[in-house]
Amino acid sequence: MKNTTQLRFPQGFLWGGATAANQLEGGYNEEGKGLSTADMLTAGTHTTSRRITPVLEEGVNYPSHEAIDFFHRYQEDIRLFAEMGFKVFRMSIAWTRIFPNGDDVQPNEQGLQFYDRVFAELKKYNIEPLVTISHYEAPIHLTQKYNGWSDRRVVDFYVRYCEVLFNRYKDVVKYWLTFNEINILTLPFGAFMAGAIMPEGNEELAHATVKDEQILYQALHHQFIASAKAVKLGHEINKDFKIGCMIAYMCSYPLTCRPDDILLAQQKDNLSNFLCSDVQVRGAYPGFAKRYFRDHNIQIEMQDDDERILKEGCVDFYTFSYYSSTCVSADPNQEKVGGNLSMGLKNPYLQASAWEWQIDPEGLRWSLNNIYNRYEIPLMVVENGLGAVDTVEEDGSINDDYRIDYLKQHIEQMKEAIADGVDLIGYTPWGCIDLVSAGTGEMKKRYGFIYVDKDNEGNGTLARSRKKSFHWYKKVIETNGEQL
Ligand code: BGP
Repeated sequence: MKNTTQLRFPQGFLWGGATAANQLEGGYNEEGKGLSTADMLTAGTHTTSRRITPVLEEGVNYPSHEAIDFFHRYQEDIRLFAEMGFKVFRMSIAWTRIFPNGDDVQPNEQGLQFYDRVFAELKKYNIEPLVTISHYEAPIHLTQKYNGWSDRRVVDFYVRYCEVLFNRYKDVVKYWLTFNEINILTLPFGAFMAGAIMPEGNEELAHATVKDEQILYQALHHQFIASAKAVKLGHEINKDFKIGCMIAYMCSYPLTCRPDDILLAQQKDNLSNFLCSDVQVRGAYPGFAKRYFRDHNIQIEMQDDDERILKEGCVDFYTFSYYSSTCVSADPNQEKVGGNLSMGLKNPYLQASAWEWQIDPEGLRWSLNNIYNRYEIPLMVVENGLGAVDTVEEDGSINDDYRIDYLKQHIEQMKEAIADGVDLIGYTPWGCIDLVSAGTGEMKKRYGFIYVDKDNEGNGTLARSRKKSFHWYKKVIETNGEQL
């Protein structure tokens, strides 16, 4: 049947790009900033080869401390975002700039002033900030003293941090996300990266899965409570705030039509994706989560008013990252792909990136429909993109057609999803400017429209230049997605 539907983006669609403080800012010890969990990681070719160091060792820890030096170059970078026509810029605030130890009583005024400057700069170009309050980092002191989110006291520290941010920036920031990819805390590597929980007796990030699911789900519960309290508080401080959840959406297909595979794919969707968003969007644990806890002997310690807190702290919109899809099978002998944090099975119909992330634009349309059918609240794709090695030609140009291709195909599928009836309000591709990889801590895995001259060893001038995709994306925004 011929497709006669007009495919277009709504007026006012929020085009932009996404980043995170620890992968971007540098200035790790400037103006009163404390050390964060992210500062204590080494780089590795894969997430599995990274280590957590007990103290910061110059030259051992990846120079993510320097990152791409947004801390000093934010004006130039924001000018480039404005040149592309960004309507929104997703960034995170480094908790350690505001509360260097996490449990300090008074916030660090210099840290707050840095973000005053960043927001003022964005305002100059009418770029709306979208702020992730906690993106894969927490003060390392909270790990050392409380073992991170495993301790309920961290909820209060986080809420105090939110209160300071909400009050300070209530007139300049409207869109907030409480936790980046909250659903990865219980996955491999997530305990330290997202939960600030130290793996017992082992410094390898690969082993940072705290074996005890009891600890992981309890920590996750603390984040749910923290998020819900932040949502409620944010709305009290400014009723116009839009506060969202952020999920690493893991799109998993059944490998075959065998009923066991179908069921497994649904269970994975439920546990890996919907558990967190059901709590954050609907305000209560779903039945399948309670069953999982029962079957695995996990007892979530709840305080008397926790159910009420969750109910009163439902988010206003749903955001997610989408990079790839994988398959699941009830047959244990199927071939795994290395790729994404989720790890899954190879799909014979898909190509993969150099980091083995399977490329699946239609999976984005499927995911958008799947999520929207469940919640019927506004959605935003706040991460998407292709991590690749870029080559700088002799004349300085970077012809990243592969990136344009990837993004174009995903944008086409977003258009389809909008035509399907999905209320999609914005799109911020990941790493709009090259930055440090969260998975590997390296620089060579690049996502940007803007190239940053810095290599894996930390050499380079840090100069910025426009890739071919920069000009392409500018046109996309200018035509509201008509011209791809
Ligand atoms: C997401 C994280 C980001 C980001 C992205 C790409 O999971 O929220 O911080 O880095 O993945 O991953 P990577 O940097 O490992 O390529």
